[in-house]
This record gives sequence, structure tokens and C-alpha cells, in this order.
Amino acid sequence: MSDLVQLTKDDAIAIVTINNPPVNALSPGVPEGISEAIEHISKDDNVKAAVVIGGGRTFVAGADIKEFEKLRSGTKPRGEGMLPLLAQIEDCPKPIVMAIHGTAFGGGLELAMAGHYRVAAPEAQIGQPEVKLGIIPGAGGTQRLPRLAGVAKAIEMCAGGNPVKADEALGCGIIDRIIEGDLLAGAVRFAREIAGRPTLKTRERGVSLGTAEQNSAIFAAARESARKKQRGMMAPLAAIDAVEAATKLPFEKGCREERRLFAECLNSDQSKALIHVFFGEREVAKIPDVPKETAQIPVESAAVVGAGTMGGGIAMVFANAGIPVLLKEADQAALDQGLSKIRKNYATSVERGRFTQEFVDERLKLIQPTLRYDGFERVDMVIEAVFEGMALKKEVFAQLDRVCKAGAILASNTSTLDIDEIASTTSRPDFVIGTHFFSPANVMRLLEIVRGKKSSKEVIATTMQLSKKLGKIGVLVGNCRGFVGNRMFHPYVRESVFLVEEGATVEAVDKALYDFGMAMGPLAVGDLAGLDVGWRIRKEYRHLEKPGIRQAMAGDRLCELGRYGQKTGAGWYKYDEKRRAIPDPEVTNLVRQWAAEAGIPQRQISTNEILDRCVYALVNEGARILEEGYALRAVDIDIIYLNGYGFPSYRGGPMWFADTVGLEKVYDRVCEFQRQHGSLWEPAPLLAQLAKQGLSFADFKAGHGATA
Ligand code: T1G
Repeated sequence: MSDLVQLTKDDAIAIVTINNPPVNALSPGVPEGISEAIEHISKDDNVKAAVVIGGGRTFVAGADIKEFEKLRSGTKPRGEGMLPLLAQIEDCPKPIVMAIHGTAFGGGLELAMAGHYRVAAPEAQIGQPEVKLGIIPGAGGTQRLPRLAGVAKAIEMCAGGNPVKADEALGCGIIDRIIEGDLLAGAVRFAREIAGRPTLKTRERGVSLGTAEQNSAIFAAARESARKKQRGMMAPLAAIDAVEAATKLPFEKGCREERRLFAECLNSDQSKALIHVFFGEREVAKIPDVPKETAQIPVESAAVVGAGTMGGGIAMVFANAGIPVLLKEADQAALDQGLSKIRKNYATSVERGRFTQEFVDERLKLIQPTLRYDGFERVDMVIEAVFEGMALKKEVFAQLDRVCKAGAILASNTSTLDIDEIASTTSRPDFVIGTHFFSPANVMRLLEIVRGKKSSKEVIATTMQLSKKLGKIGVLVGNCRGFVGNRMFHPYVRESVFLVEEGATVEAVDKALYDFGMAMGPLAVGDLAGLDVGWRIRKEYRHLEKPGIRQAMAGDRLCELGRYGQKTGAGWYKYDEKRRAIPDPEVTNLVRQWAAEAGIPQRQISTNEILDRCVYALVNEGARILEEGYALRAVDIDIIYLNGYGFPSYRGGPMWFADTVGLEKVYDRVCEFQRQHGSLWEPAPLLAQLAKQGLSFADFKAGHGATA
């Protein structure tokens, strides 16, 4: 027997244990091992029933994702995959009980559904998450699941990709019993109970499949919802097609249709991008010079300075993770306002069913408002979230240095300022780090962690680990102006404004990027964030601008007219009382007039040009950041853009997208823009170099990283 699968016996009950750490993926050797065990069980007269269980922390978490590239390239024969093994299990004359703990995901759930019975630990999770990888279940999941759980539930799970917990799985018929306490012992007991009973084959169950009349409305609604909620993604629609096949075709033919759709998805750019994202999200946690074993500082209590939008959101993040947090403001009115915003946010979450009232009450108790620094001497970490100005931040840090205990981490939520300068006002720059949250902090998943010159490895390791506990994805970046995300965002927005000044409409620019998959167009984002923010910064830094270089002007001119965006009811768009954007012909007229005064010729601008100008502006700046070492790897930039800037996950992030287009092509286009628009479009040296060598950003391994 393969050493990945063990067969033992407890009297008349055979026990098959799958041991392929860390997640018991179905890597080569695992399906073969299971098959061999089932063959033994079928033939062994002393065995009356069997239990299949995962060793370690989980049942099978799915196919081995690392093997997909081999399937794509044909190095591994595609064949029928796991289907014959699952049929063999189903055909086994002895009842087989699948015992689930941890996660039964993807191929893991498909394996479990081929068993005759399923039992699960109470905390087990069960799901078909394949769509999150841009594929669909490929081993009968879309055919067996509707037979167990009904069509609507199967669609929800296969097209949405989210798992269900054991109690819900029990309720909808996916599992037969929840086992409290020792899972193996309970599963063996269950196996003894059902030994000798007929072996129910999932593939032969038909009652849950419903009728064509019942199903047509379900499918129509599911497709509409997928087109809206998973905009631009092909896999959810393919998953729905596959479930529909289950309702219309006999099982084997349905499986064949599923395999066809699976192969189509697997070969798509979307699945390549999403698998890049899956591994990327795990890779960003790895910091070459801060090994996993680095000692960490326990963070059991925290404090936030500043109860504005960001500070309040950050306090909620800590409270939601169960960490008590002090929330300090300078005066009572601001503190009250901050707290009432927090309460309002929580009330909305309760209304939407995201949290229960009990949960919210508990969280609110964890947030302790204060006007003073009393209590700061006890906390393990402070996040400063005061107004974005160097002088104020320095004042706060000098004060924190005086009041906080030795060993407490002092973090700044700055989005632009020099973290080393902030750290220099303290006697402990090694305990200072940047934690750049994104607005709204309690919702957005990204946390840019800014490494100062002196930030210690313990502080970095702790903050990276903490981001996970806070439900965030932490990405370590270096200390440059705007860090990674905002530094790239600047040229992106600049190009979007240039395009409007050259003759494109506001709506055309936003629509092109929205249709590309961005959560919002760049100009609509400006209106949401407030156009005055950038305007004020530009006014402050005007003296640094190089003469003779074109500056975007239309956004600033709108500010001069009091059009700051949503908050003033008008910006690039007009807004109704529900803050819905309405195209404003006045903006078009104004911009035409300003362009004429500035001598900017007007022309027809294609969607293609809009996309290339905006997206390649991101890519070109990203290439500089990568080369300068402010991001560790290209994938770190991708993860930042996917989680903080609404870049479509199915395009893998800006750097992956550029690799998909081909860097030679991207470089040529950047050179063309340089000829047309001048030095702002100077190609990044790394882009030029990789394009000439026929390499990709993914190939680039910097010798240094997000370094101080
Ligand atoms: N294949 C290969 N490696 C995997 C893996 C998988 N399925 N799942 C996890 N890993 C690696 C991961 O890269 C990491 O490696 C380590 O295991 C621990 O993971 C036929 C087509 C199970 C909930 O999509 O959702 O089945 O970084 O850090 O937080 O129809 O991993 O340590 O080197 O994430 O405890 C469907 C994907 C596949 C499940 C555990 N299955 N995995 O979370 O640990 S497609 C999935 C997860 C399929 C069938 C098809 C999570 C987890 P490293 P981790 P975790």
C-alpha cells in the first residue's frame, strides 16, 4: 500500500487513513492508495464496513493544485481523473463511511460524496471552492451534490464557492450525522450500526433533482446573480451549466459534460490568474530575511490614536478579532462622533445579517473610549491614525514613546509619509512600523505593512502574523512615497484625467476600466475618496514639480469650483440624494473649455487606448517599485492591487496581467506612449530589460526585498 494511505482494522471495520500533509491533497499516490484499500475491503470477507478518514488536521482539501499545470501542458494525461476511483468506491459492496474533519473541499467533497454515508466533526467545513480557482468541480461534484442537497444548494455551493458548516451540511442532506468528541471512534460506531445495510449509491439518487419547471427559475436566477456578483468570471456560469446537465442527462453523460466544462475553464487565462492568486496570497507571508521561526511579541491588547473614519474602523478590526482596544481622541465631541459612526457601522452589519446583536454587544465592550493616554502603558501595540501631517504624527509618536511600555509596537497608519522620519522621534525606532489600512478599514482586506530602516524582525514577524488574526492580508512593502499601492495609483489616475482632457468622456474612461473588471472606474473612485484630498497634496508639493512636465489639471479645476466629489454632491459626476452617479454634461463642457485654453488637441479616443494608458501606467510604475526593491516580488504588487484597489482577481493583478499580455508587447506600447506624450512614459528599466530578454515579472527575483 502507498505510504500516503494506510489500511488498518478495528474488528470488522476497516479504517482507511489518508496521510498527505499539510492538507491531504489528492496528489499522485493518494487516489492509487485509496483504490488499493477499497479493493482489499471489497475482497476481505471479515470486513463488514469501512471508514475513510484524513490524518492530521483535515480530511482531503481537494486536488493538488500544483498538478494543474501538468494537466494543462499535457505532461499528465487528463483522462477521466478521479471518476473511476469514485465509481469504484460507490460500487464497493461494503458500506463506506466518510469521516470528515477540518475541510472537505473540492475533490475532497467529491470523494466524500462517493461514499455511502458521511459523518463529520461539528467544526468541519464542506465545499466546492473550485470557482475561486477559475475552474469547476472535475470529479462529479456538480453531478452528485444536487442529488444529495438539491439543485439550489448545489448551485449555491458550486457557483458561489463558499463552504457550509457541518450543521448546515446535515440540514441539507450532504452528511448523515455530526459526531461530537472523537471522530474516528464515532465513525467506527456509526459503521457498526450500518454494517450490512444496503449500499446507497449517490449517483443513483434522483429525487432531489426536481423537475424542469421547478428548475428553470432557479437556473435563471442563479445566472443573473453570477453575472452580477461574480462579474466577468466564466467559472461560475460553467458550474451552473454543469449542475444543469445533472438535471437533464444521465449521470455518466452529466459527468462527461462536467469534464468538458472543467477542461475549458482549466485552460483559461482566468484560472491561471486565480491559481497565481491562491499561491500568491500564501507567498506574501514569506519574508526571506524574516524566517518563520522569528520570535513574536504577543499582542493581547491594543490602542488606537484618532477616532476618525480610519481610527474607528481600525478599532473595530481589533475588537472583531477579540482584542481589547483603547480608542483615544483629543476632544469629547470628536470621540462621540467616532463612537457613533462605529455603532452605526455595526448596526448596518446586524441589519444585513453579517453579525448578531450579541456579537456586536461583545465587540463594543472591547472598545474603550478615552481622552487621555491613561492605560497606554499596558497595551502591546498602538496604531496611530491621526490626520495625515508629519508634524502632528511626530508629536503623537514622541508622546507614545513616553507613555508606552518598553516592547510595545508603535505603528502608524500613514498612507504616504516617511515612516523613518516618524520613527526618529522615538527612542525605539526598531519598534516602529507602518500599518497602512484601507478604507473602510473594517471591510477592506489589504494591510500594507511598511518596513522602516530600523524595524526589527520581531516587529515585522508579529505584524505580519497579526494581520492574519485581524482577517487581513498583510503585504510587506518598503518605505517610499505612497508605498506600493498609492505610488502606482498616482500615474493610473493621472492618465485617466489626461484622457478626459484629450477628449474622452468621464463615463467612457470609467466604463472601459469597469468593463475590464475594476470594481470602479478611476474617476468614480476619485469622487468617492474626495477630489480635494489629492488637490491639497498637490498644492503642498507644487514646488517639487519639474517644469515642462504636463500635470493633470481638470480634477483640481473641479475642486476650485467646489466639486469635491460625492460629499459635495458633485465631482466628475453629479450625485442624487442616494449618492447615485449621474453623468454631468457640464463637466464635459468645462473640460473642453479648459483643454482649449491649455491648447490640448481633442480627438476620438478608443477603449483600447483608455485601457492601455491606465493599466500600463500601473505596470510601468510597478516595474520601478519592483526593481527598486520596495516590493519583494511581482506577486506582492498583485496581491496589493487585488485586495486594496479593486483590480479583478481573474486577471491576477497588474503585473501578472502584463505577463499574460507579454512584456515585449507592453514595452512597445509604453515606448509608443513615450513618443506621443513625453518623459512621463519613460519605460521602467526593468520592463525594458525583461522585455528584451523575453522574460516575465514572475521570473524576476530581486536580490533584495521590501528592504529598509
Ligand atoms: N493543493 C496543493 N497545495 C495546497 C492545497 C491544494 N489543494 N491546499 C493548500 N495547499 C498548500 C498551501 O499552498 C500551503 O502551502 C499549505 O498547503 C497550507 O495551506 C478534482 C478540481 C485547505 C482551507 O481549493 O482553501 O479539488 O504555503 O496556508 O489556512 O474537482 O489551503 O505552506 O507551502 O492555506 O489552514 C479545491 C484550497 C482544489 C482548497 C487550509 N480545493 N486550499 O487553509 O492553510 S480543486 C481548494 C484551501 C479540486 C476537483 C478539483 C486552504 C485550506 P505552503 P494554507 P490553511
